[in-house]
Amino acid sequence: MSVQWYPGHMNKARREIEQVMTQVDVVIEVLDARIPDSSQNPMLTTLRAGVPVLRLLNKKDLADKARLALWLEHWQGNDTILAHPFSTQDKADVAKISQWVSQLVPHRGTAEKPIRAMIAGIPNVGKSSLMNALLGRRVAKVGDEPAVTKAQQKLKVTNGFVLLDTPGILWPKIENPDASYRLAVTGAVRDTAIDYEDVALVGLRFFIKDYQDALVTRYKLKDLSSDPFEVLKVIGSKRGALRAGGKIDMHKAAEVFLNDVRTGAIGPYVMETPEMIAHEELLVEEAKAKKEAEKQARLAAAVPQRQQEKNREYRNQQAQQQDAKAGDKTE
Ligand SMILES: Nc1nc2c(ncn2[C@@H]2O[C@H](COP(=O)(O)OP(=O)(O)OP(=O)(O)O)[C@@H](O)[C@H]2O)c(=O)[nH]1
Ligand SMILES: [Mg+2]
Repeated sequence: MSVQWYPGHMNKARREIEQVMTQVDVVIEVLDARIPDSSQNPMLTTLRAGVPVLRLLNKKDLADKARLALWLEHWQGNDTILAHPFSTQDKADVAKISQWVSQLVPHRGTAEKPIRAMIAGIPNVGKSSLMNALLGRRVAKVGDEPAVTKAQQKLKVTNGFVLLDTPGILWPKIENPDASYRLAVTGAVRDTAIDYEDVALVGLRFFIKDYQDALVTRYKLKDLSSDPFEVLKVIGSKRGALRAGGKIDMHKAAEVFLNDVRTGAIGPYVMETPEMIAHEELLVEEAKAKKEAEKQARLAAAVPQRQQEKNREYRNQQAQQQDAKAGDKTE
């Protein structure tokens, strides 16, 4: 993927957030409700240290409520985390934020000592939309505009609640290859180097496994193949994604499908459960351990080889010296 967490970016974001963290009482972490884990950045957990966090599972209008409930349950019992399904488009949700932050920071909330909050999250999760909704006016551009860090100012939401004017932009973690595909499927990270068709096939594999009904209904399928490639072909043919000669244009078919998935036309879904993430994390750890073991084995194998070469060189030198001596004697 082209979504790279270059050390330069990482250090800059880390420094910025570290600095800001000393001035805030609460972090409002905006997540994409369809990928509650992959839309997080673990660095935030480290940087916020004990600062409480309000996790907004945004775009709840696109998400499967039953699966969201699994995540709420999963995070329950942690004093510094409060999570709620959320939509920046739902006025009742927006109105509840000051109450939620007060719950996390009960010792502040007066005009003299307002609750100071920072919005943070990965690109395209709805940080700007949230800021505008909270302030009731347009202070941030919605869309895919790059982050511009200006001098930090505070914006008043209510008398006891202020917001830093620039959200903290984080990148998703890309250690787990499955997670990067899910980020691409949902459109949380749009600029990807992954092939469009590949992303669609990963998305289809997931819907075939977990949300067959959504596929059958959306594309009026008579029966559902278990092969994502076959399903993509059917979608292409049904939606007129054809090339000259009547051949199916798979790229166009992928666009049709991914557009339906990203806009929610396919119906509500959540791509991750806590159980599934725990399993994937285990696999990532195993893969890392295997790589490390292979590296060590290569090193171990390389040392005797180098030693053997040295020994050979030494023997040659010795032989040459003896030859030279023998030559001296015969003369
Ligand atoms: N369906 C749905 N879409 C939303 C919601 N909130 C925001 N969006 C859309 O998500 C997209 C990204 O929103 P932004 O507010 O620009 O996201 P951002 O986090 O500021 O993005 P960057 O500035 O790129 O980091 C826009 O198309 C919004 O209209 C929501 O609750 N539901
Ligand atoms: Mg923004």
